Amino acid sequence: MVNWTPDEKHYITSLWAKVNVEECGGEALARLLIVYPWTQRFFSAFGNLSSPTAIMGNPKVRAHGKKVLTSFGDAVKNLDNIKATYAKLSELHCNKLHVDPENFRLLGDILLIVLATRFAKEFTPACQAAWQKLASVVAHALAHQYH
Ligand code: HEG
Repeated sequence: MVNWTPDEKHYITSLWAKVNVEECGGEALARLLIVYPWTQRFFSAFGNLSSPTAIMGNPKVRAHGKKVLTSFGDAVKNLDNIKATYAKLSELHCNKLHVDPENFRLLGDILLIVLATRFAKEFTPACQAAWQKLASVVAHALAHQYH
């Protein structure tokens, strides 16, 4: 089990309270698709992904980014139980969606960039470290059911 210090919990929950899941989630997923274009293969049903502008303005990308970041919020609310929280979702991404777990790490890194940019004042080194740990724990939990 992962141990969180009271400070880490504070940095995670206080920043999360300011996060708009649609804006930040939409931006993070769009940037994933732009920076790592091979990730587009999972979203062939999302319509026009032909340029950065198209991806940034694609409502399906935004809606799915919101869904993903909302789900990321389940980790924030269950910090002491992240593995169990994502057991079902890990199975889905593995057995049904066949998403390479490396992509969870890539999305986590991009999410940190989005948060650091939008919340520059709050994003101190201690806050950064707490969020980096969270992104890593989430990626690990989502990869847990892979075999
Ligand atoms: Mg995944 C569906 C969460 C990363 C590709 N993702 C979903 C769903 C959730 C979710 C909650 C909906 C599940 C359902 O319908 O029951 N995803 C989630 C999290 C993270 C993540 C929390 C990482 C933090 N997902 C991720 C990555 C990719 C991916 C990196 C691919 C690069 N997810 C993916 C696809 C679907 C979902 C292809 C199905 C989309 C659809 O067709 O509706």
